[in-house]
Amino acid sequence: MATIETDAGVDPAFRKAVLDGLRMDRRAIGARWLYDLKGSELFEDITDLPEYYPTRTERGLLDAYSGEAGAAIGAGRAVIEFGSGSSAKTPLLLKQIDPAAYVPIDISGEFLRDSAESLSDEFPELPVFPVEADFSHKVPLPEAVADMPKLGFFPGSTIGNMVPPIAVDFLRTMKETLGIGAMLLIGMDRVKGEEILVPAYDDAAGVTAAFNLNLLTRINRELGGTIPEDAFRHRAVWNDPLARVEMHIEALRDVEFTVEGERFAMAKGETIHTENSHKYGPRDARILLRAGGWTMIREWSDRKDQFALILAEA
Ligand code: AVJ
Repeated sequence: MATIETDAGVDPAFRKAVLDGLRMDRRAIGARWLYDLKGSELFEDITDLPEYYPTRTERGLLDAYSGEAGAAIGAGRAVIEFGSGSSAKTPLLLKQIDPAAYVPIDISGEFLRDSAESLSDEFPELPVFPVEADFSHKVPLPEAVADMPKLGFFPGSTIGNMVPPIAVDFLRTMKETLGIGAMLLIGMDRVKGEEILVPAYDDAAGVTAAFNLNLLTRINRELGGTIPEDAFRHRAVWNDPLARVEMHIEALRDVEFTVEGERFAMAKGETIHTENSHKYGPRDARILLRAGGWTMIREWSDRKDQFALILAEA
């Protein structure tokens, strides 16, 4: 379960991620912990921001090219979506490929049920098998789709959250999960200028800041933390050597607090690193896929080449 809020139900993996992360020299807590219910809602708000180009650009690509993609993919596949969220982009694809089944996988059961329902309304004939799971590990697929050829769908440039070795492991795991003859349709965000990248992760309305700082609220609530939230601010920085945007939570003054009774002190300017969003140029994307066992077949990108939708085969 993604959001258990009672004391008895503290997610031990969350507790470990937070305590281990706060004890490190360079403090860091994995990006998946940003997505409690509130965080998932704030992320949906981010996707509507003027500065946040990825969602609208990818949707534009699906609008314009899912016909072409559908022709290359062919009918009768089970579509397996990793981290389906609200499944907002899925109908654009499903309309074009006459799928045999749809399997949305998401860590948030609540989102999963809502989106599975609205999809069933739109595609009443389509068998939908929602799976509530953390897709970063191998996910056993429902028996009903075992014998169908698969199309993995991984939009949103979520792969950008992973450092490259983890991304490669994940691509391999997806290949195993999807089986022989599998195809993959994946969204990746391109490398581009800082003047576009940084505002996309530090918007004028402060929605991304709220999304990031919500992690402190979650720690205080779920782990009995005493973190003074007003002593921190959101930071987004482009790390050029590592080709990624990083989100950090920065202490505005020297600050002390406890989490689960353990004391922590942070000096002014120190940060907790909360997210990476890796960007890939055209060659970068292909080599990443190759390293993970996939070969690019086709690629679509927008006029400004800000974002790419890539079709690959196992
Ligand atoms: C959901 C990982 C694709 O990295 O762009 C957006 C998350 N974080 N704004 C991204 C995010 C801050 C997003 N992904």
